[in-house]
Amino acid sequence: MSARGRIIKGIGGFYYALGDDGITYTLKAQGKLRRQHQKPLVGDYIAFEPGRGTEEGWILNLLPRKNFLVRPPVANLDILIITLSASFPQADMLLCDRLIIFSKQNNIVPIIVVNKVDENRAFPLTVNDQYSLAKIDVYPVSAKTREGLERLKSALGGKSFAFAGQSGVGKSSLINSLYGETQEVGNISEKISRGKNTTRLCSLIPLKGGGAAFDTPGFSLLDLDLMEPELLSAFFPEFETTLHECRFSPCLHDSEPGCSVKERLREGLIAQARYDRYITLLKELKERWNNRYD
Ligand SMILES: Nc1nc2c(ncn2[C@@H]2O[C@H](COP(=O)(O)OP(=O)(O)OP(=O)(O)O)[C@@H](O)[C@H]2O)c(=O)[nH]1
Ligand SMILES: [Mg+2]
Ligand SMILES: [Zn+2]
Repeated sequence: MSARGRIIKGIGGFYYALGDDGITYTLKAQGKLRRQHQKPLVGDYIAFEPGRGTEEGWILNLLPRKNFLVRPPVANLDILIITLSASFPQADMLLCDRLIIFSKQNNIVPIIVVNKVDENRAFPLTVNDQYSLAKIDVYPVSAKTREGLERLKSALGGKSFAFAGQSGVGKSSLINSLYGETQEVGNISEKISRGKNTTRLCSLIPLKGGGAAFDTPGFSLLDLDLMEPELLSAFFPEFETTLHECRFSPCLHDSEPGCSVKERLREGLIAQARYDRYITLLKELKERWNNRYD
């Protein structure tokens, strides 16, 4: 008889799934899945057959995915929490914009959390000024003093989410402050040592009320997918409304005359810092695009 569940961890060919009955099962992938090159991912919803007694059971099918990522290898992620620090380390805003683009490409909603506001109250206001026009929600919080955590928690209710951002911004501290002390989380991080390398695994932490936190490394080393440079502006929502009004089509909104994006910039409807980073990413893409056959 088949059951339904969600994969929360995978180690060495074994998968751990939380069944709809609340029980954790140890499973292996059926040969059929391997033959079809369907590799189960952490976050996959599955149909499975529980094992008898102490035997492991079998994953029969992967249910349709909303999305899946290759690096980190996870499926069905709703929200990416781009985490910045208001103090140290200094926020990498270009990484923030790369992560926003990556989210949008993968049908994930990006939100920005500015942590450590106990050490700097001005910075979240700057961030909000840059992103309110881009319609990206900004959450000023402190994992230390717990301020702002309730608002963030209610935005995450029932969703599957992951924290991304530089080392030291407070991702683990936030998971702990949000869910740790109330015993809503299990193991925050799993480490497996293989000789000199320490590999951190992806896992999914199921939360009360149906949501789940992905605990995964690997969101911070990010190159944009190669795309035609003229497609970049579609990932900057505050540019979009007037795109067709530029004199040239396509317009890269760089130094073309009669550019409506430059006009909106002058009118203060686009943040200068966001525009500057757009130009930085545009240059990078142009170079990679021109060298794409090398
Ligand atoms: N003042 C202050 N310090 C914080 C806050 N949140 C975290 N920290 C400190 O920042 C440091 C880094 O926090 P972590 O939670 O380990 O950061 P991380 O993002 O998980 O880092 P990696 O695991 O290396 O990617 C720790 O010393 C924390 O105590 C906060 O809200 N305020
Ligand atoms: Mg951490
Ligand atoms: Zn233009």
